Amino acid sequence: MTDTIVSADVLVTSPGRNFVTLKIVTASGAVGWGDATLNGRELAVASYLRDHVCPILIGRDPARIEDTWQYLYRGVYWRRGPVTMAAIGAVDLALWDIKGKVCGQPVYQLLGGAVRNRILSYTHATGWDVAALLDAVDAVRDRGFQAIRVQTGVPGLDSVYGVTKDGAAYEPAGRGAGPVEEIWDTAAYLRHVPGALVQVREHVGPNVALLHDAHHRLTPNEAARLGKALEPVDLYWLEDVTPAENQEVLRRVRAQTTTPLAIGEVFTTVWEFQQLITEQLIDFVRAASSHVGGITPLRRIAALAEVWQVRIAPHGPSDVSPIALAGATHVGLATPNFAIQEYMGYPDVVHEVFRHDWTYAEGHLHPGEAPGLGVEVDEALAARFPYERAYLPVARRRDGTLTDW
Ligand code: CS2
Ligand code: MG
Repeated sequence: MTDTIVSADVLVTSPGRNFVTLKIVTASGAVGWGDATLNGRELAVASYLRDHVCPILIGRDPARIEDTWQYLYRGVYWRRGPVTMAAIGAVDLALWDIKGKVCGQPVYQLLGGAVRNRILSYTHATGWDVAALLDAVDAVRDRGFQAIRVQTGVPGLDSVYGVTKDGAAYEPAGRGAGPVEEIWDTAAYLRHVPGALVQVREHVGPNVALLHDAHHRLTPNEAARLGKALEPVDLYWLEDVTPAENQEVLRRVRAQTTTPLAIGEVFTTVWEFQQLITEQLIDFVRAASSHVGGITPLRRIAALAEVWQVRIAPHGPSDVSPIALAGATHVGLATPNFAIQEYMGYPDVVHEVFRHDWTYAEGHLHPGEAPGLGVEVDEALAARFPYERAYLPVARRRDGTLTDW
């Protein structure tokens, strides 16, 4: 008998940071959870879902995941964009969750079953100076990580996005009335980072995978210079070297350096990856299972990437909720050209609000064997943490000009 969706509700909770979660319930009593969090623009997605998507989900067959994806993507005149795609992603994740629960299978089984035993994961180490960074690297190695994203402060700057001064875990979005403004100096960054990362490589030896994120801040020439300068570090990848809009510029970067490139945490459709993949301008696709519109399109991107020997490595910072992280780990376990999963980690309270079956051990993640995605939301606990306005910082050059992320 065909099941139907009887309710679709949005829950916004802020256990340390904001998360937007979609709850879909079917007539047979199945409950599916989806992540709709868009860091710094959370309520836009909540409204998109509540005001425009939830009403038209009622009465639909939850088993028709692909058709619902097409309905919400192709069926809408104003398509694409991060708000739309995060909303579609939440629906898609929730429907895969329901399908798994109805079939009594973890989602990775529905995707073809495991192709690996566990998923290599990396986390972040940050230190304002090299000594602090090496301490942070040692601390995450003690937690079992064999792959580490390393970010450092830059002499002459007061702050650098993603780097803490006090050794505490950093939070990508700050709460408050508006974005914090930081001063950015590319020349100072380029002078400092290669030397700092060489010291990290010397400290950890050859067997630890090191990654670095440039956060879209460089020109093509600067990116090529950085990639070349980092070749002795033998990076696993250099991430987001140039602003995301103009992908042709990567041809120049690619021609100049063999440092592997990872791009795409802010991309939201397969079409944004098309040129990057088919021209082999990147090595790793960073699409998140939520922001790219769900597991359905992430699998499609992975299939395209596989043809061109490009691998996928979904975004997994603390602003991607444990639900979307679960989605990534199910895809990761079942997808041959999956490379590595970012696992920034969450404060304890987030693990309590989002009770998850996925586990971390010895540098690896596993989605677990619970039917569906394996995440259940404690709604009573979530309700104790109301939304708090938060923004990512903005960056200006020394002369005051706003600069790229
Ligand atoms: C970063 C993120 O994880 C990453 O690679 O780029 O910290 C990113 O800055 C945040 O997710 C922004 O929301
Ligand atoms: Mg990144």
